[in-house]
Amino acid sequence: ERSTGTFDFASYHTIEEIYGWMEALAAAHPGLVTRLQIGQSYEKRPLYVLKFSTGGAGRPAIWLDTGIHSREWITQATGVWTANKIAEEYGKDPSVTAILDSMDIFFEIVTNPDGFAYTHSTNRLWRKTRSVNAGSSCVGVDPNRNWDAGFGGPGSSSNPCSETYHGPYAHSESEVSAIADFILRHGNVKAAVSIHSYSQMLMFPYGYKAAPAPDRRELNDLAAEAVRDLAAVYGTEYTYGSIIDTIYQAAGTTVDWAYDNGVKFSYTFELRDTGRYGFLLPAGQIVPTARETWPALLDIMLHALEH
Ligand code: ING
Ligand code: ZN
Repeated sequence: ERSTGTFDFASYHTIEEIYGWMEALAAAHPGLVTRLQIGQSYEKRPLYVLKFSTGGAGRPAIWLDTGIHSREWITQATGVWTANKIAEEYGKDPSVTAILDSMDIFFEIVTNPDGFAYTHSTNRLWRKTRSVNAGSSCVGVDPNRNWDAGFGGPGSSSNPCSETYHGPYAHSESEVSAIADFILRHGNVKAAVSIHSYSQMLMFPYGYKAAPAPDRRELNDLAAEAVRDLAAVYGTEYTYGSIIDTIYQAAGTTVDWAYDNGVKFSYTFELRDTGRYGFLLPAGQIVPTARETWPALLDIMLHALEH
């Protein structure tokens, strides 16, 4: 996909198509978009991040990821639409322009590339990484239980055959350690948004413990605003709150790690739907899902800009 002009945002795509599109997006927006490689997957695929930046050095940043669970195809598809929207709206939409005049955005769209390739080739419902587990015939670690935030605690499994297997040690998965190293090395990440599906929820720390986050009032108020603005587009209703109160206890997740490592505005979305189609959301819902999620993402990014 050399040109971005012919890419179909209303269809699901392979990793080759998405990686090619990322390259084309950077080529189409020189001086705004670059495609960085932050590491490689267990099966040696590149871990690509789109960087949106208008210059400066060490600017405060926003981290976005989609697809850490490979079967959640609406998330990578929403990631592609959203990345395109950011690139297209700079210099047009006042909010996007204000954000990128002061901050950088880093966006990892295919956060679990081995799993994503496997969902296309072999098992559409694969969730985990594809790393081999010593002493087990079961493959893969849950990359949303592998982070060093309450690692190994309740809501994660020590069984390599479980869908929530936490792995042998925190950050054992290169797909996780690449992000952790990137965020720590960057040192000025203000917001981190990790996008999953499905259940229509917007959540913030904590998931590994019942203790309220020190910033829980501000995080809750911002979540309320974001889900209100999301619902205003098509009426799609989201619930919101801390992870443990809203969905269930879960140890070792991305946003708990980000929050405990200085990223104040750490959120996780569960996109459409509430279970009718689940992970097999029809392609006709890609653009509506992305369109309604956009104002909620803008609320979080603008809040990070202003606070
Ligand atoms: N659900 C998430 C899971 O990993 C979640 C819910 C997200 C929990 C973020 C904690 C943090 O269990 C899906 N569908 O992946
Ligand atoms: Zn998920």
